[in-house]
Amino acid sequence: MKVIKVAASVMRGNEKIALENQAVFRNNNVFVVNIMGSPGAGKTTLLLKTIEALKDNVRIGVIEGDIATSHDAELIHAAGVPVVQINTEGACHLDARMIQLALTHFNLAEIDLLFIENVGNLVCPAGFNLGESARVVVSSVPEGDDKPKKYPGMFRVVDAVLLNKIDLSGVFGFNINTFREDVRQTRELEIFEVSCKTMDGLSGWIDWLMGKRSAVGY
Ligand SMILES: Nc1nc2c(ncn2[C@@H]2O[C@H](COP(=O)(O)OP(=O)(O)OP(=O)(O)O)[C@@H](O)[C@H]2O)c(=O)[nH]1
Ligand SMILES: [Mg+2]
Repeated sequence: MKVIKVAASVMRGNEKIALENQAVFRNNNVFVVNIMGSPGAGKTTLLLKTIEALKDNVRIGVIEGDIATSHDAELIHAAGVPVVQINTEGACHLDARMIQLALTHFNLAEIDLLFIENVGNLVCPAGFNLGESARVVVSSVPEGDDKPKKYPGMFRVVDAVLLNKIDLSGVFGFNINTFREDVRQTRELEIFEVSCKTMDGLSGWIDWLMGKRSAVGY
């Protein structure tokens, strides 16, 4: 497990490096998923459950993005997959250059599926292309059902929404219909209602993920 510390670069130039990353991923047949969402939404927990479900059949790698610490990377490392932790030194998102640097620590020939856990933030990560194949947002019940309405930028750039912690719907009085309607106002998106605690709904997410990967021919 490696930890690299790298400050954010200017946005200009990001798109160029994102295209370079995309070419590297294509050349190595690596399907890359950028997982975004608020702090604590359950991104790492979802990753751990997804790794558990897939790791016997798919070679997985993970890039962890956090402002500080290697806490999430240690959890992923313990799950037995290669992981690189990026510490952004204060920046609220990952950018394409950070991913390019992290890639030098992987043997991409030995990875089929690379997950990038972005910095916990519902705004900034949406603005930075990393060269990924798919983007998802993990939203969670305790955050409230108004998040798609209040943070439309994130819901505009993703390919699917995972609504996590549905085991807590009753406690928080979460209105799933309101949430679904507001997502739909932004874009017609697949929404998976999941609980990483009870495992409800996770098979739908995993089927969707594998379907997307097959669709690009990997
Ligand atoms: N009840 C419940 N708790 C969950 C669920 N998924 C995750 N959690 C808990 O939510 C907390 C935050 O989960 P993480 O996976 O660390 O969240 P994260 O999005 O990776 O957080 P950051 O990396 O800090 O942005 C942990 O205490 C998890 O155990 C769920 O489906 N239900
Ligand atoms: Mg995390």
